Amino acid sequence: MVSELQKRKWTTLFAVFDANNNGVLDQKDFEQFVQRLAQVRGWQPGSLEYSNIHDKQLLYWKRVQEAADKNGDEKVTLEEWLEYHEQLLSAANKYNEIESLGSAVFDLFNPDGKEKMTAEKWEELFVTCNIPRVYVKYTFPQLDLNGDGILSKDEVLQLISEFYLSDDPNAPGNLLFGPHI
Ligand SMILES: [Ca+2]
Ligand SMILES: [Ca+2]
Ligand SMILES: [Ca+2]
Repeated sequence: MVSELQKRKWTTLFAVFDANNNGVLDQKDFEQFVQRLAQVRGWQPGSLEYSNIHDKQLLYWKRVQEAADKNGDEKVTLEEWLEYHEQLLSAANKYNEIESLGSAVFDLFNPDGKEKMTAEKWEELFVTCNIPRVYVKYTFPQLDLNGDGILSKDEVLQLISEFYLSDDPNAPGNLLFGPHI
C-alpha cells in the first residue's frame, strides 16, 4: 500500500529531476543538470570534468529510462515514475537498487572521492537542482545524523533509502530535498 507521504516524496524527486520544468523527464533534463553543475563548479564545456559528468549523467538517465519508461517513448511521465516507485517498494532487491542509484548521485558531487559533503557543498547541490538554498540551513543539521558537520556516503545512502521507502513522517530522510514534505 502506497501512502500519500510516499507519493508526495516521489513527486518531489520527479520535480527535482525535471530540470526544464516541462512536466516530463527526458534526456534534456539531465543535460541541463550538467550545464548547471558546470556553471556552479566553473567547468568549461569540453573540459575533462565536464565530459566526465556529462557521460555519468547520460548513463544515469538511461537507467531511469530503462526502469520507468514503460511505453518506450524516451520520456518518463509522472504517472510512469510513480508506477516505477510503487513497484520498487515491493521489489525484493529494492535496497540494492536504491543504494546503487544513491551511490551514483553521491559520486556525481564527489567525483574524485576526496571532497567532503559539508553544508556548503550540499547547498551547491540545491543550487544545481534548482531547490531553494535557504532550506539547507534548516535541513542540514537534521540530515547530518552523527552531527560531525559532514554528510558521509553512508549517511546519504541511509537518507536516500528513507526518502524512497519510509512511511514514517519523522524520518530525517524525508527532508533530503527540502522541508516542504
Ligand atoms: Ca523535463
Ligand atoms: Ca514514457
Ligand atoms: Ca555526518
